Amino acid sequence: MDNTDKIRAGDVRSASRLIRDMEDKLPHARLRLKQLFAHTGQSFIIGITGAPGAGKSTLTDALIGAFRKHHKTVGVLAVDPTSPFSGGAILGDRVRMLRHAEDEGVFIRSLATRGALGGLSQAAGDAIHVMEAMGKDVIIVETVGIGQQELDIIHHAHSVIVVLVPGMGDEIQTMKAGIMEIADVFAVNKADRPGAKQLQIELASLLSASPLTADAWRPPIVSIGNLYEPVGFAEKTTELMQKLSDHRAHLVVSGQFSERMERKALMEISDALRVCILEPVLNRLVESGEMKKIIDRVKNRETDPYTEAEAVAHRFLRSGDMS
Ligand SMILES: Nc1nc2c(ncn2[C@@H]2O[C@H](COP(=O)(O)OP(=O)(O)OP(=O)(O)O)[C@@H](O)[C@H]2O)c(=O)[nH]1
Ligand SMILES: [Mg+2]
Repeated sequence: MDNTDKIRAGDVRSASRLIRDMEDKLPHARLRLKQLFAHTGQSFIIGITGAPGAGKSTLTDALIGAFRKHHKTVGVLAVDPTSPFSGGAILGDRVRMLRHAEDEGVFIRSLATRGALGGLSQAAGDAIHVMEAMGKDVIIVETVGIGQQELDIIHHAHSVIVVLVPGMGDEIQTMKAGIMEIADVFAVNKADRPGAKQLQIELASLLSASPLTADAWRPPIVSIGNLYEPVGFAEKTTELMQKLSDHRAHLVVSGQFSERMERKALMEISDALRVCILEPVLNRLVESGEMKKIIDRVKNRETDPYTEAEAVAHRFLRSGDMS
């Protein structure tokens, strides 16, 4: 059995090694991904996002349990764009989900910002592909909902849960600025805190105010209750799982599933182009010392970034030499 077969058979060690090699940008990793791609596209990918500390990992852990009860295999990718290291906050996630560590049907990995240059979305996409090739029925991608990078990552998902907690003041205001649009299901978390009911009411009124066509998906709000009342929490998590599956069915029936898959393919192609066009050009300019000269010229206003970029693009595209 070669490594591709092993990954397809769900072998955890081979999959982990490949994800690590991808992070280290080892050349053979890309080759392996090419081989695996044909075996992706069957998993249901769920994004979970929200403010730092909103309870995303806790909820992910509960969702793993709910899906496992339904005999679904689960992959989890925790992306932490704010941490420069693997580990850190993510270590907390691992610990939180430790009860699933022994379960062969669950595969949990984390990614940090290593590699920068907008590569995080691609790194996440690649890790998701590995989990898809492993045959996971469901893949949950957790990321903090703050900036553009995180929103890009969430576009790898078919359905997106936005987790909200009471007592965050302008949370709803912030949401209007972007997160609102990406939510397919809202989860109101930490209901043991004051303001949970209020948050739910405000959210519901905000949603009903937004104009939607009759057959459009109206994101449901699930009040998750709270962690410290385990029975209710588990029931609500099951409800959340049900809403996700309703959403998926809606996507398929309405034809939006295919649209989302197109958007995902476009994003994957753009990410890949960035890696094989932009990165080598930038590296080349830096290594040859030319970047430093361009920076100085732009800084001194002898030229402008647009003209410089055009000149570089012209030169590289004409030569066709990106390696
Ligand atoms: N009071 C209360 N605390 C909760 C609840 N659910 C989770 N927490 C706590 O909130 C803290 C953060 O939970 P996490 O699940 O790590 O939140 P997160 O959104 O994954 O956090 P980051 O990944 O660091 O952004 C932990 O200390 C949890 O124990 C809840 O229902 N009520
Ligand atoms: Mg977390």
